[in-house]
Order: sequence, then C-alpha cells, then structure tokens
Amino acid sequence: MIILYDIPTSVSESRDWSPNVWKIRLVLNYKGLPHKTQWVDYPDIHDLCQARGIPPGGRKPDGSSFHTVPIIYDSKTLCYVSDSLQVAQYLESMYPNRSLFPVGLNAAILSFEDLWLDKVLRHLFPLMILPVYLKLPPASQKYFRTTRELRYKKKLEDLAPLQEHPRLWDQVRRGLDSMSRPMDANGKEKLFWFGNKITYADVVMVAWLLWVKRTLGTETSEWRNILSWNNGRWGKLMRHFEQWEFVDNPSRL
Ligand SMILES: N[C@@H](CCC(=O)N[C@@H](CS)C(=O)NCC(=O)O)C(=O)O
Repeated sequence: MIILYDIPTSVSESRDWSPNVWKIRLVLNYKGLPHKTQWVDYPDIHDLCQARGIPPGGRKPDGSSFHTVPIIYDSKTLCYVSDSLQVAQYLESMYPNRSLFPVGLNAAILSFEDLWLDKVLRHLFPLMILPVYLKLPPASQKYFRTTRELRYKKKLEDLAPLQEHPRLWDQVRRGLDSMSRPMDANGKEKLFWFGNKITYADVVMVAWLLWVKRTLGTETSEWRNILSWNNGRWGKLMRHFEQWEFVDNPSRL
C-alpha cells in the first residue's frame, strides 16, 4: 500500500486542492496503484519530515530548502519519497506498467514543467493565492499567510486587486494560447502534449488546472472560460482525465 501525504482544505467533503499532490494522485490513479491519502496541515509538514528523515522538496529564492508535499510512503520498499517529479519517477521505475515517461521523451518531459511555469503558472499564482488561503483551515491559514506575505512582500489581499483581474486573466489566456499552438501543430484534434500518447507532461497540465477548478469552483466564469479557450482544448483534456480524478478510490471524487 502507498500512503500519499496531502494538505487538506477546511471543507471536509472536498479536502484536496494541492496541484503538486494532484500530479501524484493522477499518476497513482492512472497506473491503478492502490493508495490512501494522509492529511497533514501546512505547519506540520516540517515535523513529519524531520521525524521520518524525509528530504526537503522545495527551494526558496535564496537557495535554502523547505519541506513540501507530495510525499509518498511505499510499504513495499519501506521508502519515503518527496518532490513531485522524484515521486513520479520513483513510481515509474517501481511500477512501469502504463508508462508516463516513454523511452526517448525523458528530456522533453523533465523540462516541460519549466515551460508551463513560464507560460501559464506565473500568471496564475497572484490570482490563486488568496482563494487558496480562504479554503485552508485556521492552522494552515496562519502559516500560509506568514510565508506567502514574506515571499511576495505584499499582503495576500494586495496580490491581485479585483480591478486587475481582467488584465491578469488575459495573461493566463495568452499563456494557454502559447501552450495550445504547439499542441495544434500535432493536430488540432490531438488531446495530449505529445499527440496521441498520455505522458507526465499532460499530468502536470491537468494537475495545475485542477488546482484552479477545485479552488475557484466549477460554476465560476473563470473556470468556464478556461474550458472554452483554444476551441475547447482544455475542456477536452480535463474531461479525458476525469476518469483519474478521484481521491483514494473511484467512488470518491
Ligand atoms: N518541488 C516540489 C514543490 C511542492 C510544493 O511546493 N508543495 C506545496 C504544496 S502544493 C507545499 O508543500 N508547500 C509547503 C510550504 O509552503 O511550506 C514538488 O514538485 O513536489
């Protein structure tokens, strides 16, 4: 059995939201690997890792490291693994069925997240930080506000003032345009980054889009817009991945 550590929201019926954890949940679900989520609040991640000797998964701009989820514990190997890419590669090497890192594509897949970060994520961050904060339980909220306000040198409420939203969402739209263009070159009807074959690059895109979906909600105009952009490309991708969008077992969304 595999344990997947994740940070909960305060909403008991939909606790999952963390994009980095969703990458691994999607990999586990895609590969059909049984697992169970263990919830841990932000301020407790450090102690958990210290106690179990789990290496840090995050790096601050000053170069120092910090502990992060996702973390998995695999009872088959008695191993803890942290950092989403390392976990994904570990799962690929231990459980190679339904490969997400096809031979010959490793370099392209490993560098994919930097591209996605540059084109899309950096525009999404300011828009998402406050909505994420509002969903967290009090202990995580306090930690999140302190660490993020230190990182961004702004109050969370000032990261994306309402009057700036149209401009910021337009940047997100243009970022997604620039990801859609190379995908269109594979063929407009092809759903995945490498055309017909699902890889970890698609998992990365879907996990970050799930972050938006689960944080803002499916009824928001922002989410509906994303689904419709680029001739519905993102909507089609998300619909395809719905079969792996569950927490722990397929009956729990
Ligand atoms: N490089 C790490 C980054 C993971 C990460 O930043 N996780 C966030 C949750 S989405 C976290 O645990 N942050 C802990 C903190 O901010 O103290 C990965 O890809 O797994």
